[in-house]
Amino acid sequence: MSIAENKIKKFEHGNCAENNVFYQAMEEVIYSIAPLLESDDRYTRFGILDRLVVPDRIIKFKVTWLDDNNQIQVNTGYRVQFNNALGPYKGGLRFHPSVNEGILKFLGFEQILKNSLTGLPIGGAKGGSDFDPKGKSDFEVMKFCTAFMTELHKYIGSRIDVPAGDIGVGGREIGYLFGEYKKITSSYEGALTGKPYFFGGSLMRPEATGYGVVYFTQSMLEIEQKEPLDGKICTVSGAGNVALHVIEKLQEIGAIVVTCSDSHGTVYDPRGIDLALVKELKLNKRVSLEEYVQTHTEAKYTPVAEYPQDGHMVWSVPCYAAFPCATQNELSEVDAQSLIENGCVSVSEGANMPSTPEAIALLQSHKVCFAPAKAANAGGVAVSEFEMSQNASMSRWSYEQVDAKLKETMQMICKRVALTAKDYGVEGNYVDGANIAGFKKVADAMIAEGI
Ligand code: NDP
Ligand code: 2IT
Repeated sequence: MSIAENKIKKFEHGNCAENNVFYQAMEEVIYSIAPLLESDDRYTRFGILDRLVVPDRIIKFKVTWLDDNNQIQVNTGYRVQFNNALGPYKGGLRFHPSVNEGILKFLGFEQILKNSLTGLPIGGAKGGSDFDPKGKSDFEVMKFCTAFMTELHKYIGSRIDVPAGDIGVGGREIGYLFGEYKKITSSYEGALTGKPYFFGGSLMRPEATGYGVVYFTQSMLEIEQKEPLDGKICTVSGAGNVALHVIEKLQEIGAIVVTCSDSHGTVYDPRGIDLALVKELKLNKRVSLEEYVQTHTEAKYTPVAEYPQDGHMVWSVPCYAAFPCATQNELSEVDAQSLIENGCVSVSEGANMPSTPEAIALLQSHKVCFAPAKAANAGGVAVSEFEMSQNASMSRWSYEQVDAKLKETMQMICKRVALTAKDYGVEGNYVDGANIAGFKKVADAMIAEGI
């Protein structure tokens, strides 16, 4: 039995359903790094893998808050501090009813390698709560955030652990969390990123993840000698922070984006998505995308109940490039098959782990360029680190400065991933390239820092 198979067998012992996504993320990494483990026995001698797959600590706490009817509500809060070999723990907070320890472990584990790929001094973490911001008033969101921070503040700090946004956590939530952190600690410091610009946020942090995904894809298509995105039909899933900014950048460079989606359904607009309307519906009115077709009668709205069996409506639409930007495991083997049949050339993951392992295998076997999340969506956390730098030096960078650094970072990651894949005999496999390059840097730091 190979080292990789041995490890997978060992770690799966005691697996439970909640951990399925964590094991999915871990197995992919272990298979990818097998050649590294076989070629350099230091990683086994220093027990790196055994140490890397266990978080340094998982903080779990009760969050009690009062809703607008003065009823007491109770949620669970978490922070998974996974690994700080390369820098302070860093990663987003997710507020969504589905949040549990397994989901946060998968996200935290991915974050270690993603942050390593940026080349910046940041470790990996993730946190959040099963709180659902949907349908809550601003006051309720504020009261929840305040209660959440009452506990979380004990474990974070600008040199300790720096949370940011993720699903359900944007500028509004980060603002309330930061306000409470500052009040409790009396310290005005960059203990959170993704802050609104006028009190310490970085220009372009809201755009960074989505723009970064497009920059990465442009680089990948160039390396793989495929045609660029301008004038091409693209499909995007999601209608949140990442999706909206992927659409924005794609439209800016002349691509035609014909889909977006939310948790209720998919919009297909053959004339191109009206981004201003989607922003109005999702960011200002915070309503379902169903309203899109009220003003755009040429567009089609398909509710989730009418999606293809085992598939997603977005991926049945013919496209040159696909961008899954909503959530984990939203692109299945069935979806991969229809993308291939429709001539799709590239798939870039804006969301974290949106493609199932079967979908990835199928896409790669048909030579579809595949950009994995931990490389393609690293622009968000990279600009978070730029925000940490600006806060630490009490300085402000211009929009152009941040954009140029973001672009440079995404191009650097893409080249490094492609080169690593080539060096390890898997040219064109960006999944293996990203896992090996991300792992190696963290592992080398862990060896150098001792146990
Ligand atoms: P948002 O909360 O802004 O948006 C999430 C979007 O995805 C919404 O359109 C939402 O629909 C949809 N969605 C969420 N859950 C589901 C689900 N279970 N089924 C179908 N649709 C769903 O989150 P982000 O855009 O920030 O995050 C999207 C993805 O990108 C996540 O995987 C996140 O981890 C990842 N990511 C985010 C980064 C960031 O900087 N924000 C950085 C890197 C990765 P609805 O409006 O109906 O809820
Ligand atoms: O998945 C991610 O990279 C994020 N949610 C952003 C993390 C961050 O610290 O900016």
